[in-house]
Amino acid sequence: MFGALTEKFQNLFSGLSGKKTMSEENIGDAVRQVRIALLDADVNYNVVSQFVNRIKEKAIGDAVLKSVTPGQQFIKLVHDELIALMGSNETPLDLKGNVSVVMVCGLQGSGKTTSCAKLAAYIGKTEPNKKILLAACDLQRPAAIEQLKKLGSDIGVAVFSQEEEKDPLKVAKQSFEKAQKESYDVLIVDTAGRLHLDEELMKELEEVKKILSPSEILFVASAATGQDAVRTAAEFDKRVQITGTILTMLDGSARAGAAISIREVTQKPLKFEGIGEKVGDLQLFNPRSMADRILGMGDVINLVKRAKEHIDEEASVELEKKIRKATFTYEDYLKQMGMVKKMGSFKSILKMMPGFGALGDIDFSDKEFGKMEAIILSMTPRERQEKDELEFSRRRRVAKGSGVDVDDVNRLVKGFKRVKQLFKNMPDLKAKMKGLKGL
Ligand SMILES: Nc1nc2c(ncn2[C@@H]2O[C@H](COP(=O)(O)OP(=O)(O)O)[C@@H](O)[C@H]2O)c(=O)[nH]1
Ligand SMILES: [Mg+2]
Repeated sequence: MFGALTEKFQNLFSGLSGKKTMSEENIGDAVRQVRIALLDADVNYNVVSQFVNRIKEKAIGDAVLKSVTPGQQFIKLVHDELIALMGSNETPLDLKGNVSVVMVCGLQGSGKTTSCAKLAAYIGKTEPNKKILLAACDLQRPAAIEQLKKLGSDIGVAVFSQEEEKDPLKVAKQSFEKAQKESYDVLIVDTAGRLHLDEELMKELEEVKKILSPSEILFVASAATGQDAVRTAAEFDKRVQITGTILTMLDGSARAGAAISIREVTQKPLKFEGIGEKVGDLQLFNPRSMADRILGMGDVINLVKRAKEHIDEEASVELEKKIRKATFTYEDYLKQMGMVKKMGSFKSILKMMPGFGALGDIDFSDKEFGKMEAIILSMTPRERQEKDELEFSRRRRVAKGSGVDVDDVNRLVKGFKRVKQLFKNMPDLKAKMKGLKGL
């Protein structure tokens, strides 16, 4: 997600981490590098300036200069300030009132409709007693109603829509009446967007707000839109007073710096992050976890959360032992990949792992996974344990046996070796992270 930014921080930090002494001068230099990294990542200019000033003041103040591990302290300072910049804590949804209304707004294509369904699924999971109604109030795009109905039926949540109605305010009103009459607890309202900010859209949203008195007005910002997202967020906030932001498309390769700036500019919390197209790909925004990801420390917080939901605990303890002893075999690889696959969108998981880059291009579609399984099952037990090296004639035999191309086998062997190597390095990374967190 933050590829280039993370790399810059990693370079800077590896230069600093062992430093026994730091002077005002090289603090100034480190601060300059932080500044360049953030600006390159598209973080808002004013946000960067303030951020960098805070770091500099504190570093020279005493946190860094007078400490016994100045390099480490500087890294910790950046880490802490980054967390503070993004709001420090998770901010849960505020669902108050008999029918709590969550109004979802933003520009077209930012991920509003998808986020409405994701929110419904999220509330369904975290507060299973709540009865949820989705309302299709985007009448700009005819397909938007269909899209929401489809998503709603996928997750078993009712959707209120009026195909013939042209006035979104009427639909909003009727949906609220239905929610009251049929004692729904939560009403999630999808609203219209435009390609650009415009007066008509803002007026419409102000009116919808008046009718519904939402307890949450969530602005949806796509991380892919750069600085525009910040300006748009500020404008929406001015007009309808948003209560928070949902960042979407964080699974893309966007320079997501702009997204980070939204909290500072609006002073409203970043509440959720969308990390994929599926309805399950939404999680509470956790500033600490985001700071970890930005600085390349891996997203341990979310990795553990997800793992708890999906992973067989005993099997992972067993696996961890094997990894430590470096007796990781092709069969273990298959097991491991099977578990990771179960955990959900693989790409989003990868980003949580420290040092994930090495795995970046492994394909995790069902088809590829089936191939992987067939290949490994076509190996002899000695091959699976790497007691017999898979040289070319063996690869050809395995390919034939499993009905795939030799290229597929080559790819698998390469993937396996990389994962094994990654795991070998893992304890190191863990120690590194612990060291930082313990400061
Ligand atoms: N990769 C990814 N795609 C997303 C995410 N959120 C939404 N999308 C996709 O982005 C496109 C636009 O989303 P949609 O909800 O229709 O946007 P809207 O116009 O604001 O309602 C759709 O194809 C979604 O599947 C996300 O977090 N990650
Ligand atoms: Mg939509």
